Amino acid sequence: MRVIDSHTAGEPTRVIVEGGPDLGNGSLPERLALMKENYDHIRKSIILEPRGSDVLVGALLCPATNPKCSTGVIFFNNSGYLGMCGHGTIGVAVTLAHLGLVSESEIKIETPVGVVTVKMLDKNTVSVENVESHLYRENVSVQIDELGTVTGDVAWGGNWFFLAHQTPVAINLENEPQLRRYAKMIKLELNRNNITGQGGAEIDHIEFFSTAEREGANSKNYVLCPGDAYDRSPCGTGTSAKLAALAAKGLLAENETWVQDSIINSRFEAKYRRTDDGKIIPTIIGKAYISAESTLIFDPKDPFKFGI
Ligand code: PYC
Repeated sequence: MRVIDSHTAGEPTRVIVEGGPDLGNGSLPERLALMKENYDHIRKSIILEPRGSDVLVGALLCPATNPKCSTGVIFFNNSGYLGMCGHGTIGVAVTLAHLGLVSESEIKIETPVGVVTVKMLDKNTVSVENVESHLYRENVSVQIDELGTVTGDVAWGGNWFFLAHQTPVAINLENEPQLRRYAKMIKLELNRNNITGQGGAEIDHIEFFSTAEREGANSKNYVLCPGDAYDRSPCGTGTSAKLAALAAKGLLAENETWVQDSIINSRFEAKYRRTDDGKIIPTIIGKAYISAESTLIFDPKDPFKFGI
């Protein structure tokens, strides 16, 4: 199996460019279900140790069903599958460009939760027009023993997010273990109280925000992903969810730029346009860099060939 690794604002993406499973011709959600059912060992072998790490996001390229799309993609991580992945899409775009497979400056990519439009601004800088995003529930509270009442919003940005109104501790790497602990408690409590996204969907990403520290930024964030690794990037779908909440509350105008810094001080720029039904289409701009081109070897005798 051939893979290309990149990182987007510090968050890694591993794209399978050859030798991935054939998931047939169904819709992207059907193919995701098929991969989950029949090829989950492939996900584990690519993402988990000893080949991968908890922070890695994988991307399987597959033929698109929508004729306007250049490719389809299924994203996955250490715990399962992601509907969309903003940093991952930027990584996929830079990987396709690296392979000489992007002939136009703008291409469409099909994901299990919708079509996204990708523009190469230069060989590393990509803008992603994401799937339609929206604020689903405002001012949702849970009780956490160590924190008291925690209030936030539930929003969709291609994945489901709880956007806490306050961060429990300052957002920096020194505090990461505490941020992770509190985010896990909140996620557990949302689950225990049956607080979900639309249609009972699990809220599997928890996001904290603080005021910006660096010049030009509007905010700094911490995002805990499913699988309990934190996003090194400002999280494309998380920034989209944040924009949906800001837009719904009248705190950010259409086409106004929102600059989101991550816990490691990497940056995305974002803006949105409104749809007729009051939702938004966010656009995220970020940079990715290729870090490796590898052939993965699956030795039949290797007891950990499918991960630990
Ligand atoms: O950038 O959307 C994103 C993302 C989701 C999980 C990790 N990164």
